[in-house]
Amino acid sequence: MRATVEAGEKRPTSNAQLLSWVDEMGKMCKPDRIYWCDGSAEEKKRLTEEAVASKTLIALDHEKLPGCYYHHSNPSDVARVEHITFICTPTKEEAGPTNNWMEPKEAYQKLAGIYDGAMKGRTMYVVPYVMGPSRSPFSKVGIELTDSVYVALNMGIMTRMGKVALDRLGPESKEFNKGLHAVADCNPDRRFICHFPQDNTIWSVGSGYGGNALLGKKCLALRIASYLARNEGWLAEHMLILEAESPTGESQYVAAAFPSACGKTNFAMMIPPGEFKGWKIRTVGDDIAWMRVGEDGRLWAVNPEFGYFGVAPGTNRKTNPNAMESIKKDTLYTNVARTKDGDVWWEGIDSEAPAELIDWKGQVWKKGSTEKAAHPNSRFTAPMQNNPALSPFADDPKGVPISAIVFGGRRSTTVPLVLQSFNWTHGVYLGATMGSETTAAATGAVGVVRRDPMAMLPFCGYDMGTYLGHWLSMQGRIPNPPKIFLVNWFRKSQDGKWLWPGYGDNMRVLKWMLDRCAGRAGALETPLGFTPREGDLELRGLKDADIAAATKIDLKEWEAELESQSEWFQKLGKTLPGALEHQRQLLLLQVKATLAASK
Ligand code: GTP
Ligand code: SPV
Ligand code: MN
Repeated sequence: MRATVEAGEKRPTSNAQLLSWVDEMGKMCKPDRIYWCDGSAEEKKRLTEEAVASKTLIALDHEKLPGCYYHHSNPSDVARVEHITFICTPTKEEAGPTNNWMEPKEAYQKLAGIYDGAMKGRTMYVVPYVMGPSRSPFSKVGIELTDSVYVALNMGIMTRMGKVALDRLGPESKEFNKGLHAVADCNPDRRFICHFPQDNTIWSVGSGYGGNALLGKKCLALRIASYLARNEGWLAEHMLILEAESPTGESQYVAAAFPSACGKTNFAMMIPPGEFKGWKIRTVGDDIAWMRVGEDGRLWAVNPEFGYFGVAPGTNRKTNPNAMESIKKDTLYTNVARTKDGDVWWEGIDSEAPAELIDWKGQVWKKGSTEKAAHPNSRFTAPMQNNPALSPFADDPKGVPISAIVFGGRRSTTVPLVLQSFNWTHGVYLGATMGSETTAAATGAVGVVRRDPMAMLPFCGYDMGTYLGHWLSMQGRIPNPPKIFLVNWFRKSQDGKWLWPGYGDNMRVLKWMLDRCAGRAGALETPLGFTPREGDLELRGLKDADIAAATKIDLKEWEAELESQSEWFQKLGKTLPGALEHQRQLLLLQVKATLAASK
């Protein structure tokens, strides 16, 4: 220990539980220095300067991009790692058939071996944070210990970080999530993301990237929170939350679950086409929703986050102007491409690639190269206050009342543009059987269809069948439940073109869903649910869409789809609620009967 105490080395809390845990973790990781983050602007400036000095961050052109910095991650560490993410419950059954499981004692021992001395020569940052509005009774306090200044700075954008969290915790409370994170030597062979729901603990080692390392996000706000939510009777979901204000000034709120890199940020920030004069879409959240039943019997949603960790490729002035505006200042860019003079570029940004770039690996990239200049999972971290379309309710302790829940995957075939469920159970079934093509947000093959129930396959902190049972049981707790829909922006023609233009034009589908909630729009009743007829959708001004093909329900395709869901349900095993298999069989019967009748 050094004789002088620098800023942040003082222990700004008297919470004995917290202090002894930090001491214990410090003894194991053996950092040179332990630094307590206070979340101040002065601290952010100082840590940023240190990160630039150590080449963790590169300053961008501050004329063009004030307060913006760049980070190259280790090339072997660019996405979430689902195959080495574990739920460490006392029994394997509690983690269920869709999660990797490790016995808690074994996991602690194995990771302790990697953490031992891993922070020698480094600083251990103590990052106190609140998930949820700081005054909300539903918010949760977490403490992340990390050896990465990049992680500490990201947590400063993504959460309410610093003194605010210690104040909320107070001197006595033991109720905080214990998160230990070390990039250590960033060795993929010694990389593990372990969750201990019973201990409210997360141990993550070997990765400095996104959902592996920013422990408040997927680890706490989804995996640990989903476990708590089930015990406490609420929902922690991988959902955006948006506010839709109509020209008459009436607001409705929607929560939508799309898998990673399937359009949540875009939908939450959407700008409606010109034909929707007077409509305003505002963002409450873009990735996670915590939802509870309010005193009025409706379902109320809160965004636990404070910033956006968004996909860069495909983001431009046309597809997502609000995101482009949000990332103009005080933003961290990770693994996009950059120019020598400190600007950023990625595939699908507005401008053509310049003749030369520095690619996401730090190599010179020449225009025309077959390699991507930005990594497909390159990201921006931006404060939500930067968003011109931020909802005034984004920081509301109560949240917003949800009228519609939307599930949506990335499906080239079969799934129509939009489908409304008959009722809650059918809606839960649509979510439970949702399929989606995999994306670059996780390591592994891209474009493979997998079942991703409620977009929670990688994020559910307990047994999936039990989770689906919890969803069904919520019906009894919500006297005035939202309507449930399934959407697909990603259907393609035989020659591989999008059938639906997506982005702002998704307003056309949103409006139909909102009108259905208010009992104002017509629909066709099909054996699979309600769909809009062409006249039910506002299509004025729409270009480049094959509406008939996008909304079509091909019962032959659905017969195969429903049959293939049987395998998925078998995988979920004996905790799968009987009502869902019953629903599947009923739909299959109806589809077969309709097909037979039309012969
Ligand atoms: P995560 O942050 O990983 O959870 O992703 P997300 O669900 O927020 O996805 P995001 O909105 O960042 O979109 C991911 C990719 O899909 C981007 O490249 C978008 O440009 C693209 N995308 C989003 N919405 C649409 C759409 O309506 N149609 C099409 N074709 N692409 C879209
Ligand atoms: C996702 O993969 O769903 C994300 C990005 O939102 S990460 O934070 O890396 O999980
Ligand atoms: Mn996400």
